[in-house]
Amino acid sequence: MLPLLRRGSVGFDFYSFGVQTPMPSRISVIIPAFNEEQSIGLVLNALPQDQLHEIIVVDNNSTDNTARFASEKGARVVAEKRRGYGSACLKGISELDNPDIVVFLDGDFSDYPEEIVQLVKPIESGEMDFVLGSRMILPESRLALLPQSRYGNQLAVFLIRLFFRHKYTDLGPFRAIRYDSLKSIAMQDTNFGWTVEMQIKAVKKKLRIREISVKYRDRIGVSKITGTFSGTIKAGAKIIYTIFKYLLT
Ligand SMILES: Nc1nc2c(ncn2[C@@H]2O[C@H](COP(=O)(O)OP(=O)(O)OP(=O)(O)O)[C@@H](O)[C@H]2O)c(=O)[nH]1
Ligand SMILES: [Mg+2]
Repeated sequence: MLPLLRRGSVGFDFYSFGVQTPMPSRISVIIPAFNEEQSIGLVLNALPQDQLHEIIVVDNNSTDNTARFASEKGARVVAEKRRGYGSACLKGISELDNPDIVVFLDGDFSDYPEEIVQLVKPIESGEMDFVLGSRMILPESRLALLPQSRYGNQLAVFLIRLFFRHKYTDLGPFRAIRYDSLKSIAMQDTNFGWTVEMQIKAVKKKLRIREISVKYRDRIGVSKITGTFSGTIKAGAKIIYTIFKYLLT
């Protein structure tokens, strides 16, 4: 397996008698962020920036210092006027600079950004196309999920298993996908159906999929989706709708 390599550190390998070692992967990270000034710097500090091709923070008209702090901590900040998690991710995709692997990560510091190393490994080694970080495997991570997230995700993965014959354990936001595969699934959802759309399309396209266990902790700052009553209802309804939509198309 190839390690996550320092960019530009590999080229002609003298000691292996002229055998060319593989070039390091170009890894791009997309972070949707809306009013995450308390956490965005921590997320960016925890990423191994010297090993990444680019980090794009997509800001949806935040009214706080999210954009400024993200740019000070080394990200490229792009603005998206349309609200919604999926809109922000789509904007990030449109801004990519021809990477090999694309990683999606939230801006609230619930995930452990340093685990990107484990997340991209199966793709770098050529074994997988899509790697999903599951928060349901480690007990302490599972308990850090809000109950509505935990039970909602369990229902969603049960339906995916029933209808699409693939066993996921989570709809976690921290995920890595080969860029060619990402293009092939032509993502569309502009809000809460984003994660489930990607997972269903990955199955339908017969991508090579692996889940790995990731750590998870309580978010910093104010919840925008599952921590609110209306966000939970809207996200839950959209996720179920999306599952049935792709069952019928
Ligand atoms: N750009 C953009 N980002 C958003 C939008 N809504 C949420 N986000 C970001 O998407 C990520 C996930 O939102 P959260 O509020 O953490 O939602 P959640 O993880 O379901 O809920 P918690 O468990 O409370 O964290 C965070 O980085 C948010 O800043 C949006 O409309 N636009
Ligand atoms: Mg969150």
